This record gives sequence, structure tokens and C-alpha cells, in this order.
Amino acid sequence: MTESCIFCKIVDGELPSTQLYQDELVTAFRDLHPVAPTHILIVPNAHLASTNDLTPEHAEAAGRMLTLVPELARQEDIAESGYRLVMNTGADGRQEVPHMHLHLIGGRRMQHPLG
Ligand code: DGP
Repeated sequence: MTESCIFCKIVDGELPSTQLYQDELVTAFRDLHPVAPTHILIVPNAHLASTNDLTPEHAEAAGRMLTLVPELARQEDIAESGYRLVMNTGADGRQEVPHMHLHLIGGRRMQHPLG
């Protein structure tokens, strides 16, 4: 846990969130500023600033973040209609919170193309 990190605090329950899932590796909760009817953030419980910090030892947590997606998508009833997965990294990627996270966004038709 990094003391000042808001997502670490959410993982630890020190900050409130609408939590949808938690296990020993990952936590999923609703985004505070949703851009679509479904907007969920999936984070590793252990602090990683961004995808730049990923190493092979994080493979299980990173894999869990992805394999959780279809379960959440079915719960949100967007598995069939579709959704977008986004991971922003660094300034050019417009990452605002420096704890790696995967956005699961759905419930409306996305803009195309990316960018
Ligand atoms: P990004 O730009 O990829 O770093 O996205 C950060 C997201 O985190 C953004 O969509 C808003 C969300 N967010 C920021 N602070 C909080 C918070 O305190 N609680 C929750 N649930 N979401 C937050």
C-alpha cells in the first residue's frame, strides 16, 4: 500500500467505493465519474503505478484483471452488446490516477475511432 494512493485506499476500504468484486489479487469498483452507463475500474490490489511497472511476477494479477471482465460484463448485461477496455498510461495516455487500472466501459455505443 502506498499511503497517498487513492486506489490503494479504496482497495483497503479506507476510502468508500461501490465495490463489485474483490479477491486476494484484484478489486473492481464503479468509476466516480462514469462516462457511460457501465464504467468499472479493475485494479491490482498491490500498488503498481502503471503498466510500465509490470513484470512477469505480476502475470497472475494482470491475468485476473482481464479474466474478470466477462464475469462483470455479464453481471452488467453488456456482454452481448459489447464494451470497451482502456488502460491509460502516463501523460500522453492521459492517466490521472497513478495506480494501474483497467476501465470497463459499456452500455452505449462508443465513438470510433480511438483518440
Ligand atoms: P485515468 O484517467 O485512466 O487515470 O482514470 C482515472 C479514473 O479514476 C477516472 O475515470 C475517475 C476515477 N476516479 C478518480 N478518483 C476516484 C475515486 O476516488 N473513486 C472512484 N471510484 N473513482 C475515481
